[in-house]
Amino acid sequence: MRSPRDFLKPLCVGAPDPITEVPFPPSRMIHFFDASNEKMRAKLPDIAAKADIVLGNLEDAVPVDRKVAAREGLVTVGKEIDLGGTQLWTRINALDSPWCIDDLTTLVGEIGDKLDVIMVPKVEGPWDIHYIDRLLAQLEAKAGVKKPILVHAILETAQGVAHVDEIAAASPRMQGMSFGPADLAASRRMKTTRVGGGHPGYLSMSDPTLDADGQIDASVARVTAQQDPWHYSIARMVDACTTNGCLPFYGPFGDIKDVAACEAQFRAAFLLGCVGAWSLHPVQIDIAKKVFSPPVDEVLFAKKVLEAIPDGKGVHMIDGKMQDDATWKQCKVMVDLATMLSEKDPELKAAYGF
Ligand code: 1VU
Ligand code: MG
Repeated sequence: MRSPRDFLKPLCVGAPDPITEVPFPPSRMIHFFDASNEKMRAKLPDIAAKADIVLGNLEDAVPVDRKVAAREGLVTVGKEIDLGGTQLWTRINALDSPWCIDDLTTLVGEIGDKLDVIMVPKVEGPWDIHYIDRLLAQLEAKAGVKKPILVHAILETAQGVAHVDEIAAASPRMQGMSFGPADLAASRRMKTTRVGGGHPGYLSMSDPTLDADGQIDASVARVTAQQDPWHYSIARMVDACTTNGCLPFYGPFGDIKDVAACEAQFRAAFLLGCVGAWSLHPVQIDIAKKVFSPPVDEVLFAKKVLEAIPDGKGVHMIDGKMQDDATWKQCKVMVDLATMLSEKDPELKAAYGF
């Protein structure tokens, strides 16, 4: 463990100073695109106009024979495409892959001043972040990058979940984490082929009805309710991130056509504390925007509470509901998020009445 006094010193002479606070601009969706695909690159200005973050994916889903093209395509994006205020991220190949080192050296060397965040897949423990942290400092110093590039870990292995708190605390570069249900399911030997969402087999069942002889009456239907297989790990990730001042995100939802289930998964993550989710297809951008912008009625109510209790103290009744110091803070979370999003989104600003 490094001394707290050293934590905010650069890890290489000439590298930019680490940040003390993680920036939190609108981050409702991290939109994945394949930078090796010229057609997708051409659409990027339109996508960027709708998305909060666009991410050039170099890892899974990019075929081996297109790894170099994806990396080079992302360099072209960084150098030639104006994304307005939309953040540019990348997901590099895994640390144990033969492409990772070239991903980092090329991207930091060529577009290090354009990249906001590097997403690192399959992070297993703080040692993975320490490796990236030092290497990025060296590369930033060499390239003369002025602003530190932040690091985002994907929580997608059993080891990663076991070390989630240490990962979140590993470096001042830690911007946040995404929950990766596909790799995580495989790592844990969970028996599902789905990418996120529920499963009809993962449920709880009401007790049986007994007949006069005390035997189970199989003719009486029993109520079942599907449970959320991801609840525990997402909640752990949210706690680890918020404890360490970084931002938790839900990751991918693979059934692109099932927009209702995607919305339900995103909303469960939003309610637990995630700030955004991945969009794999343009249709998921709008779902994320809807879900991760707080509901208008909740914001209006929260504003009412803050206005009615300017000092946030004591006990009050508002619209039949008890309000005190703690509920005031809940309302503040809602209003702060709505205020931040309103700065980018005039429609939301009008709806929230700012
Ligand atoms: O109408 P056009 O042909 O001009 O355009 C298509 C398509 O190219 C475009 N589109 C996209 N544009 C920008 N960004 C995207 N992510 C994106 N996806 C599609 O939209 C138009 C309509 O497309 P479609 O409905 O016909 O869909 P496709 O069959 O073309 O594509 C579906 C997939 C899922 C293959 C595509 O959306 C995609 O590649 N998404 C990203 C996948 C990805 O990054 N996976 C890795 C992260 S998930 C993970 O690691 C663990 C599970
Ligand atoms: Mg993965």
